[in-house]
Amino acid sequence: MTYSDQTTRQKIGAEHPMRAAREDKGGDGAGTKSDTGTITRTKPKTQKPSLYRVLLLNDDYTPMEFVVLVLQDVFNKSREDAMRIMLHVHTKGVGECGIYPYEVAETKVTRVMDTARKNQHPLQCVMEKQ
Ligand code: TYC
Repeated sequence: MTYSDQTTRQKIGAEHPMRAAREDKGGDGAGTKSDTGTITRTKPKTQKPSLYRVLLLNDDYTPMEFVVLVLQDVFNKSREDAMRIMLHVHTKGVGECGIYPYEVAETKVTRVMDTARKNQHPLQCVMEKQ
């Protein structure tokens, strides 16, 4: 079969199984340009990142004032909120410092662990997927 024998539908590729599958999808705001096969998005699609809770763990040795300073410095808490969170961790054993996208959470955990180690405190900070 020569190129000119092809039907218009075949030329635009409407019967190509992959293309048909793509065109059938729809519903997510994604559009198709059937002449080139290029898929263009018609509706802007913002994707929300997975969030992680950053938690402080209690221990018997880290000074309360050190924990309050860490909460103010690393988690941008007010003195009052930092005190409240520290006392929550002190009494309950664990407490939330904030909820962030993965890389932000990871950086905060690292900052807490680094500053605790430098100051020879056993303070532990972890993150968990929300
Ligand atoms: N329990 C510690 C003390 O009595 C204070 C403390 C609070 C330690 C919170 C860690 O994440 C922590 N000095």
